[in-house]
Amino acid sequence: MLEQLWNSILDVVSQFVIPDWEALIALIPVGLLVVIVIWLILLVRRFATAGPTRRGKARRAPTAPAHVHMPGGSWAPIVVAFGAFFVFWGLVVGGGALWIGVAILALTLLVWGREALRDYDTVADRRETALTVVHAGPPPGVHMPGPSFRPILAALGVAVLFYGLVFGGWLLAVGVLLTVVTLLGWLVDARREYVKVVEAETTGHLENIPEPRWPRRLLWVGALLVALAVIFDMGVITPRGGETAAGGPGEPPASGAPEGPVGSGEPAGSGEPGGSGDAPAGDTTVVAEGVQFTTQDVKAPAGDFTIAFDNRDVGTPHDVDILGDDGSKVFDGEAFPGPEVRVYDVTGVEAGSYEFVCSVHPDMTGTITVE
Ligand SMILES: [Cu+2]
Repeated sequence: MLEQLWNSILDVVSQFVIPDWEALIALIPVGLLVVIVIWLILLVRRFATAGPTRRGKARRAPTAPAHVHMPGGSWAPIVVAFGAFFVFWGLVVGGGALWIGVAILALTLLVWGREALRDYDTVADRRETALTVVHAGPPPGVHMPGPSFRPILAALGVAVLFYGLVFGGWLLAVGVLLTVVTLLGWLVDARREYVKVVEAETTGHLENIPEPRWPRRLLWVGALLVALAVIFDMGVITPRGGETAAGGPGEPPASGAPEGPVGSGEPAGSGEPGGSGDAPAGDTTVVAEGVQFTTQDVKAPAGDFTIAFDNRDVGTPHDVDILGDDGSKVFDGEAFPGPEVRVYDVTGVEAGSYEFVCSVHPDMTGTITVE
């Protein structure tokens, strides 16, 4: 009885002393979310309860100078942002979010259009009385920042970035580069404008920064980079996909070599990794289970061959990297979580004995003999 009690106490204690790391790690995002939500609530509370921070001049509602028309405030841009968020969310995750987003966008754009029409009607009614003064530039007392090509460049960069997010590869890198370059340029412009504002404090005259010229060189370089990225991505993707499709079934004669995986009684390289009938086959099979390679000694034909990598660890990513004598990667396999079997295409490996490792768990090692 006492021993039973003691054992149950030990069980409870072991939960804390020897925690289930996998479950704990899975909880980290939830913990982060909780922290962020608490922080947001505290922030909102602080703003809601904050008194007037400055004494003296109070903030005035913005009023347009005489003869300048200012449209009233509108919630539409903010609601449109929410709609766009749902649309993108739906595009990525799928499901109802897409349609909710589309509905929000459509409704908001209708409301926005109505607001614009009402605004136009107000202006049209007063055309004879209010808008009789026509200025060449902005009215006196109104500062208008000069024209800028940055928004267009930013739109182009973000467009490339989104295509990159969808299609991946070099296009993504080019998109990030274009967006960053544009934003940096924008910052430079903003800084120059700020300098002019500071100068205006003394001169009493606010000048615009010099009008920018159309950035032909930047556009040419950007277009060239995008073209190169597309060509590069296509060139890399097409041959690899073709080899996997054609090479798999075409190679079975070469996979007849008997391979005795050490520490595992299962046949490897015979076209039925793990016993699952329709799993993809390779010239040789590497199995990962329990965060170790259960096939630690495998053989493969020299030159080009395929490795069917059978990752049986649910939710744990592994890969197979073949290392040269100097520790450099002769082949770099892509990591993926199990349970899944993927076929790696290995090219141009000379005969010899190599170490292979999992780049996620460097303790996972094995030997591959290429002959
Ligand atoms: Cu691993």
